[in-house]
Amino acid sequence: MKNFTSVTDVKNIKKLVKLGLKLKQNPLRFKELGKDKTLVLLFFNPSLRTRLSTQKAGMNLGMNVIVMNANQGWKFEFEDGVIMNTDKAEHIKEAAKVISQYADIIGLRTFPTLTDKERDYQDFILNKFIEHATVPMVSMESAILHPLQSLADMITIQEHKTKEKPKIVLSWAPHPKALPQAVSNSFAEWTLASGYDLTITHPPGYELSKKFTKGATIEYNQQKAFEGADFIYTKNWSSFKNYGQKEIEDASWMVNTRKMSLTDNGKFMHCLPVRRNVVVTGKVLDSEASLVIEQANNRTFAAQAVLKQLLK
Ligand code: SN0
Repeated sequence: MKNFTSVTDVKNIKKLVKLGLKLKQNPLRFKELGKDKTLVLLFFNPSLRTRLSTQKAGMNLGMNVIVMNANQGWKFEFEDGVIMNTDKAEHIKEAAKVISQYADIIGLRTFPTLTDKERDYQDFILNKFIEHATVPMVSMESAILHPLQSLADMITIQEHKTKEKPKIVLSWAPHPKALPQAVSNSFAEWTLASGYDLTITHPPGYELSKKFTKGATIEYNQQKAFEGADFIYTKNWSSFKNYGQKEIEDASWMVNTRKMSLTDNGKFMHCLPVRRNVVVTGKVLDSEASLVIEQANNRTFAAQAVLKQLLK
């Protein structure tokens, strides 16, 4: 593995999930591996879980970790051949190479514009970094994917599934803001690549990019989708078609105990942060069926598995 940006960078998903579970049993087992190596984590956007769990993962492997809010340094110019007489002081060509002098691995978080579909779906900023960095890069959520979250989700599903091929439902939820499609795209591509049975349910107009959902069943009737499900993964996303926009906001899409009772004793999942009583009722979140805290816990071991592979 050269970089970690998508499930397509992973040779063997099952093995990586297993490694995550092994590290969870004994997080300090490879404490010598990262000794005197430096992990630099750059954040263009807010983060709680990703920031803390990736830092912890590096520390568990014995690495030195430097965390930087990338928006507090010089403003970066990403375009080639421009005259740099605006407010952007530093070109990505120098910046990525300079950061590579101090880092053995670089992690990057960057949200989409939600206005420029083409630029977002090229994963422009992440790929500019990859182009110019000279060390491995880890996506800590890019414009279109969130692979560390998805790997943690696959670890969580592995721990809780009772069937070889569980029925997994990705259910769109209402939200006061227009949010990225990254978590949902990523969850779909990892679930399908893991060979699970995936149903995606959402109101018309919220179809995700086919690039990530090929092989999934699309069901516009949420209740029908929930029937017999083993896992309900809820997430809001803005429209892909009418890019970055909110279509009809239908509060009736919130997950509640009545809907959960349609499942086959299904577990509830969400990447967090979650808006209580908008996306899902507090009752479901506080119930035995909820895996959200375990998902967050597994973020450390997902990041650790990835860093371990990149350190090799
Ligand atoms: C981000 C997203 O991609 O949807 C990060 C999820 C890991 N979520 C949000 O921005 C939620 C913000 C809010 O106001 O609820």
